[in-house]
Amino acid sequence: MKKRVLRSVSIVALCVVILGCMLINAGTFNSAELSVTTPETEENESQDSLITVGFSQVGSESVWRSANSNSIKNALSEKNGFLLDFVNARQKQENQIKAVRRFISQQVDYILIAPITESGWDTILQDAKEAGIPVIIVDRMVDVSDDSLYTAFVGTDKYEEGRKAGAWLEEYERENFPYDEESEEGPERPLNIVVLKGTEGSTAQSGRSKGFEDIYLKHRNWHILAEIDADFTTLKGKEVMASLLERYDDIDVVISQNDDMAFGAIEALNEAGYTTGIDGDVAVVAFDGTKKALRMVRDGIINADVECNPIQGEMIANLINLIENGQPFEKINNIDELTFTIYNVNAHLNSRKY
Ligand code: GZL
Repeated sequence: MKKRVLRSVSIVALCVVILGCMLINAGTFNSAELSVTTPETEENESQDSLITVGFSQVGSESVWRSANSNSIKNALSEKNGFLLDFVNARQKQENQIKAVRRFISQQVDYILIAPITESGWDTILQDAKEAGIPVIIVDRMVDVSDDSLYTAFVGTDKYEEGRKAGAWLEEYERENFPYDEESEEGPERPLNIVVLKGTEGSTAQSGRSKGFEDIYLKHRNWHILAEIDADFTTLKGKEVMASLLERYDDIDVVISQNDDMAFGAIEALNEAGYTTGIDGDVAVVAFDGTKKALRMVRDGIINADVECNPIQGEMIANLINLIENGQPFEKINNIDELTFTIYNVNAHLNSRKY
């Protein structure tokens, strides 16, 4: 705020100097000479009234990420009073830190960071704090020694998303492998699980893993055969699933920590002769809730999809306006989410924004 005031004062001072020079030159002046605003200064003044925001985005690795970027670009638009400097870090933290350093030197009004991974942020956030620039963490969280290093967080609760996947699997087991005292295999049939993890060290990976694990540990007949990083992409999801199918022929469930990896995993399973989903050989649980995945839920190819809502732009814009106006705001702002299955997907599919 104060930086924009200083900029406006300097523009006015410049106009006064120009006017003074004109007066001295002309001796007399008419109203036309008084109007020192030109299209350029009008443009500058209107630009100066905008809230400048530097945003370092993870990358463009998934459908979810593209929807998240579009939502933020649409909300932080000039017509909404913002001047957004959007930088795609292409999955590299060093690119994020470089971008944030530039934002600081340019003295933007706010810095947004969607951190690729949780660690390694203390120093650059300390620099932003010393520069007096509020930092809003978006989507994934940072792991810092002092949470005053960021002003607020807007995103989703990944731990809760992981627990939702575990809760769905408990329901699935009850429906498909009922507890049977008389069963030859013993009362609880083993449930063999593989986990395709997202980017190692990201909140989306660590939160979903921990949330699922806290349910998993309650079931001694559930066995995680392997948990492998497939970096949230379809290509890696297919590669990792194909390698797992070379090692295991008794996989019952795939937990894929985003839709894009699930798409690849399903391709690999089908190419190896396995069906997926309802009445399939292998049950598939995914995360994000993209339109493409929800169509596969509707078609019985994916059993359950835990929503992770990327449409965060409006919440971020509202938060910045609260801060600008000196109004109270929440430090942690999570967006509500659902779990989609064949039972509820049709009610939501047509209204999906991504
Ligand atoms: C989740 C987000 C994850 C998505 C992936 O909040 O960080 O990153 O689940 C995306 O699709 O790549």
